[in-house]
Amino acid sequence: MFRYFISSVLMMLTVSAARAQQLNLSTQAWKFREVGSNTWLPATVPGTVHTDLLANKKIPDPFYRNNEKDLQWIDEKDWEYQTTFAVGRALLDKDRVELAFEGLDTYADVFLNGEKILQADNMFRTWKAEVKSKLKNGINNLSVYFHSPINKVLPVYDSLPYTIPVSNNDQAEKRLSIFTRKAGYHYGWDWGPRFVTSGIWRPVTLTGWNQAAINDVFIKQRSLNPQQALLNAGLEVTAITAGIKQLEVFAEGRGLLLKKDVLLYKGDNNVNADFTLVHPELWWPNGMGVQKLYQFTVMLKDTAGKIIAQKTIRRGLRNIELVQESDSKGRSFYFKVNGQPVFMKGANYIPQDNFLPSVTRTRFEHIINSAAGSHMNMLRVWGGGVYQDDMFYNLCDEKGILVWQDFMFACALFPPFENLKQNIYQEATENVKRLRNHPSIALWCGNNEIPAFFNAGFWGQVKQTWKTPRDSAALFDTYKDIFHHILPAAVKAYDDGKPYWSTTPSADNYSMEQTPERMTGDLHYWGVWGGTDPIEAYNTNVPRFMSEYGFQSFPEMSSVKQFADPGDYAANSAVMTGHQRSNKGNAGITDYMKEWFVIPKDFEQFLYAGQLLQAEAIRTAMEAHRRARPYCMGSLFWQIDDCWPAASWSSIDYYGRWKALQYQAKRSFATVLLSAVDNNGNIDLHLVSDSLKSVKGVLQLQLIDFDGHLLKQYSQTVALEANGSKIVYQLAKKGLAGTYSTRQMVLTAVLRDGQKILAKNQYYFEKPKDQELRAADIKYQLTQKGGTYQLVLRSNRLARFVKVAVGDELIVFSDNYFDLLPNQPCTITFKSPLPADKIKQAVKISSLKDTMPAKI
Ligand code: BMA
Repeated sequence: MFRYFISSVLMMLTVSAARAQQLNLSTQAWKFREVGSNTWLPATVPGTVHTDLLANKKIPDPFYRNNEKDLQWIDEKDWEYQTTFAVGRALLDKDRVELAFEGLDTYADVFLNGEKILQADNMFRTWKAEVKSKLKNGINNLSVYFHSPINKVLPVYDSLPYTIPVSNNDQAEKRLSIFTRKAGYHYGWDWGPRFVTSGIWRPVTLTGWNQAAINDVFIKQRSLNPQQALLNAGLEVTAITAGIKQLEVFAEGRGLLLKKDVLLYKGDNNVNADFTLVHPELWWPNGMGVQKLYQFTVMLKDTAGKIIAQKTIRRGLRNIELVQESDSKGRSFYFKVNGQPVFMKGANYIPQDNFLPSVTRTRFEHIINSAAGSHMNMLRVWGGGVYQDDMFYNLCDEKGILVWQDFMFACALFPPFENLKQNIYQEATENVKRLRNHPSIALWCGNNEIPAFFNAGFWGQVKQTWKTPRDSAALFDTYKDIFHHILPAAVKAYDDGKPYWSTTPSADNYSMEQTPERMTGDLHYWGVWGGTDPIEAYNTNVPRFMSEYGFQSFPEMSSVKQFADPGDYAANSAVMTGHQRSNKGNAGITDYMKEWFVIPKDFEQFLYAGQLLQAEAIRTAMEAHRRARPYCMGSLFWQIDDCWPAASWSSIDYYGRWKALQYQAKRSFATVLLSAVDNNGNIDLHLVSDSLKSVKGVLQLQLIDFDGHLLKQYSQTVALEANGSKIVYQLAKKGLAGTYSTRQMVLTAVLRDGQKILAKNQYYFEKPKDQELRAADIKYQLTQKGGTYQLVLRSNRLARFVKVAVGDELIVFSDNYFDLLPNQPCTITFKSPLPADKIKQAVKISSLKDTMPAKI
């Protein structure tokens, strides 16, 4: 025991003597000021100018009411950040000392003790400088000068003889976003405000090391099967002197897997070595198995066996392919993971805040846990935001959420500047390298909707604004350079064979044409909401992979209260329309609402009905896509989250409240789904399963009226193979109702395996506005166990879209906005730190009937 203790202490000492020394400069005291002003104010790093001004009470809350309008001056100023930090001999005596900014937003000059050491111009890159000779023993001064991202590029815009097409998401008159490698949505989007930020938006560190540093480790998968994983450790190493070193690779729980002598040259080296991990445990997407993650530690030792550098990374082992094979209907577009076809269920993800450093781990967790808890297995990181924080991908790895990763380009063409292309190549390689070890990364995609945009008439229009064909060719060629050459080259060079898709949506890789194709590739279908197609059109517009479709709603009343005043509580008030950025606006909601619901006059009820409408629309689509497997193999709705409190297509609002849609997604994305649809006078009941095992059970169909009287019933044993979809029951509609009114009838379907309910769903014959709902008497019982509450609800009649609320508390319930069938108890659970008596006082149960005029 004692000997063990001594040897582990010795081990720790060796490691720490060898370990690089790091100073976290983000946690130092920082200050900032507007350039030209004499007043320095305390600042937070990582952070932004806007959030620092807010913390110092120099500006009001940017998201509150229409404050956004008065805060546009901030991006036209230059800002300066400064800190001092102490450095001692221990660091100064290292062979090298490197200063690293993981993110500078965006045009920044960095000065160390008055000397300029860096000039940054891309918020997506890491900026590093060797600073050993510039550091002083004692107090050092670090300052960052941010140029206004607007004024910096205005002269470039003005000097161009033509205007480059940029979508009107960029809310300024002069659309400057494309001149700067910065998140597109900062300039405004159809769900977000315009706040063109500046700041040190990711951590800053100072690292000293001796002899050699491992700058990057890639554990590449050469081949993988249940017997063994053939892996390759790829290291980027900087060495002070040439010499033989020993490379060792360990895997947590597996011990030493590789030991090999390597020759390092003085300067930068690429070191590669193959090794094997026997009987690897595989990483699976959510719902298909475990998310095994291996921690690999890579070490370089000197000839005496002393560690001189080490790095640990985590990765899961899994095979992934994008299968595009010709078939009788066109060409497939689906992902195979570990040899199994996977139907991708999920949503598009936008940055969770306009002020990126405000997104804490808890906020990332909330979205990713919500996705995983709703049976999702894919999120698309959309191209108008940012390559997300490591934290985001770590959580996706842990929860089995695959990531469709766009490069950061959306809805615009880009200037034909050579230095911009070089900057983009650098950005692409850095981000591919940063993210390639994550098993969650499934695909790299060049851009969001650029060809789709210019083929939708936009192109023709803007062509006329360019003075010469040469200019237009230059822009077109720049598109091809970036998306057909630069980005795929970075993926090919630095990742391990993950697919690259040049643009979404696209019928064909590397195609510039965007035809409304349904037979190949992926599709963004916006005929519903964007166009005038009825919601039912989702049933027929089914592509091979639906990477976008969406429907708007407002956040619920509890959230509206957080950004608006009572005087604003009307959909068309100045404040609510200020938080509605879609050009269709509220008319998009009301036009569809009148087809499905009686439009409530009361604002709070209007918000509620709007959420139901969104959930019904997206339910139609989610279920249609899943019924169509294996023809269709993906359903990612637009969008899971918000960057500020607003009307948008989101299923979870800015504050984290689940909208009715998120609960519906949880139901519609369940592994086993029963889904009924009208088909030429029949009701077709489909059984869909994403399970890797076959499904078997007893299906029971009941036709009941809204008071619970049983009119007809059918029962039969059904079976479905793994990963399948088929019609398990067909009912002719004609004559089914007999003399009963379809306005008061519902068909319920339940699939049971013994006592266990495998799936259930309802089919209504009429839209909610045409249903004769009567006031229901909903009773409930609340019980508590630990921090978990259980609510058992029961109703004498059908209550549609029952909403449970506990005051304005932010609570995620196990289910909400659900139909309560007559005399069938329904149990929901939730967690809350509030005591039971407080919960009891604040519980509010309502249903659709409460919003409808009292006809009956
Ligand atoms: C899509 C996206 C976004 C947009 C959304 C809603 O096509 O790619 O650009 O915000 O539609 O209009």
